[in-house]
Amino acid sequence: MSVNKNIQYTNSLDAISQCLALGASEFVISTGARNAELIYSILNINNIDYYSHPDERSASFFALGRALSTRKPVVMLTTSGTAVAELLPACIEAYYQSAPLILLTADRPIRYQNSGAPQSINQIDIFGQYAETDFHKWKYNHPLHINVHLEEPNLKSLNLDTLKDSKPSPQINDEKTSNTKVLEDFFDTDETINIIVGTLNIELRDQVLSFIERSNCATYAESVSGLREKISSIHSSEIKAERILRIGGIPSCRYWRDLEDNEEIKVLSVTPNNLPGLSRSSNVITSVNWNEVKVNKRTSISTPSGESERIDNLLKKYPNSEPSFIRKISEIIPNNSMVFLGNSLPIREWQIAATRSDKDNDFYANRGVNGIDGNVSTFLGISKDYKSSCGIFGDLTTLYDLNSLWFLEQINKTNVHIFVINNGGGKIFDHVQSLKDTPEVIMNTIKNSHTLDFSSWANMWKLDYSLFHKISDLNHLNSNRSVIEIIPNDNETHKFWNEFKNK
Ligand SMILES: Cc1ncc(C[n+]2csc(CCOP(=O)(O)OP(=O)(O)O)c2C)c(N)n1
Repeated sequence: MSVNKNIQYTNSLDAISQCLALGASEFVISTGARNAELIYSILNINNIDYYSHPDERSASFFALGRALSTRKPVVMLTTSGTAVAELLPACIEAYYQSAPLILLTADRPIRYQNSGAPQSINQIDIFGQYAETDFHKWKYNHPLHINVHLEEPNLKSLNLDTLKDSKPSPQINDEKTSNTKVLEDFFDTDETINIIVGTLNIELRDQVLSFIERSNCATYAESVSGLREKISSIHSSEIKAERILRIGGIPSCRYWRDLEDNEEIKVLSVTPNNLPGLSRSSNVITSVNWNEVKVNKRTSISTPSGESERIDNLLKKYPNSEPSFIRKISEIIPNNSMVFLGNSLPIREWQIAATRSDKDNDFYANRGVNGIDGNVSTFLGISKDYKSSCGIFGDLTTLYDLNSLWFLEQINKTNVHIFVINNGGGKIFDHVQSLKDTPEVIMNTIKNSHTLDFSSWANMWKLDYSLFHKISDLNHLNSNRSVIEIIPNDNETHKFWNEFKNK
């Protein structure tokens, strides 16, 4: 591994100044001795916010949440050794979500490289392709790694006079290439075009909405796009076109996966991470000036298939099934809330079952790589900016991130509600066609089937706790922070899905 590949910092103050110069005004800190100078420096700066958490994995997902919400650089600081390695999952998620996360890692002095001395793993370029290591080249659309080689901490030697009143610089180097013409050419055809919208930056939502309306194309808007409730989104089973324009993150729907083999359908993706999301040939561009793009209004030929009514009937028929609970949750969530949809079933169930009334909610999810790690932490990071926040998580996803609630006091918000859909394990695997005839004992292992509940978890963090088995008992949310555990009726859920899939 080449030592020269990273820009080598050997001074705490220089590294922090660099973060400020890049526009960072928020720091998430996981502590150790090696990074004590960096911590001391950060805590002495007047114009920034900081948070701390002993677990680097949770902390880095929280930092990701802050970066997703603010779209500004957020610094995640760690000490040396395995602490650095804990950042990899959030770094990868940030990479695929194009989030400006700065990973600031304290390291032992450079002479320790490859020596095997205590707490001196090789941190240089440890995040590989997932993080830029040269800040000159950084475009704010993926993580940046700044590794600082430090001698033993010497807090008294630090002269903080200049740093104290430093202000984060406005974001620089934010150049974007717009490929509006490519999109206009894609629309210059008589072929039918449908639009699929995946995870969408909130700042783009209105522009994309106006573009969709101008184009008059039948559009499938995923729950995480924030547009599902704003347009009359078609269902995934109704997508039918010779060309697909994909906007935003990778769609979760089966249709997208099947496009892999339907090579005759032309696909153009507009997505900030510049990744096509298909292995077969298709085109991808990073950005478009949505307000300027000129397309002729198309004659929409989509005819409603009655899918919404069919779903409504199933929800009525199986009122205590998991999708019915999701419908109810979507109805009782206050308007203008932030809604975080955890992986995996909550996101799919929201798509199918949530109310279609527009409540002006903002939606987030970790759909970069669909991990079940760090979801609650990311949710809490985003919650800081909202009056009301509701996260909906599977039980394993929640178990993965139990110590995330450490952040609750630091974000200082009351209206934070955590719904845990406890179906006793990874029920998503019941939906995997290729596992269909797997013996129950093996399925139980794959699903991590369990009988745990979350009351003690809520108690540990002094949160209100309520448990619901019946939809009729779930009627409103109070304003306290709470854990709301839902145990859906397994039998009804099973029947719902059977009938939903067998039209
Ligand atoms: C970090 C990580 N490990 C493993 C997986 C594979 N995986 C996908 S979904 C899932 C189970 C999720 O269970 P739960 O949170 O209870 O949600 P549900 O299945 O009910 O949607 C697992 C293990 C993953 N996505 N991410």
